[in-house]
Amino acid sequence: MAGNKTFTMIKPDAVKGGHIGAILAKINEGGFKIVALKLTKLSTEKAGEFYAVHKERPFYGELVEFMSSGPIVAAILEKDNAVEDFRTLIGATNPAEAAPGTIRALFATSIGENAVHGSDSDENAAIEGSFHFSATETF
Ligand code: 3AN
Repeated sequence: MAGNKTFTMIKPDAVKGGHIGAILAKINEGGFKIVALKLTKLSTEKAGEFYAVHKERPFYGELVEFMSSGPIVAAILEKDNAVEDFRTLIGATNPAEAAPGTIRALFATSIGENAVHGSDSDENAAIEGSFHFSATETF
């Protein structure tokens, strides 16, 4: 059975662009409940750790540099079928291929600076959520 939690980050490009409020509104309109939320900044070390699964990919260095370049918003979201439904709401990794109306179609500028992160499995949602939030910060 699909889990009911996912993890997201509003990435530095979208925070810099002033889109925090608009993206949180899309998240709420999409039927997701925010159960943890913070504005924070990743060190290069923390960003490297978060994206360790992509270590061998050619864009890893660029991704770590970008994700630690400015503040991000981290959040845990709750909804039935959360992981899959949230990936539908954000759209394809490459904003040029993202369906109209999706968060990436609206706010992302490129495949690297693509406005939001969404967990790709229930297992990763749990790992990523606890990477950013303690039990007392999750409701
Ligand atoms: P998604 O975020 O849609 O799950 P992944 O897991 O393939 O996509 O990639 C993780 C992150 O790595 C993306 N959100 C994006 O910021 C970055 N990324 C993916 N592909 C590229 C690429 N070809 N060039 C630069 N950055 C990329």
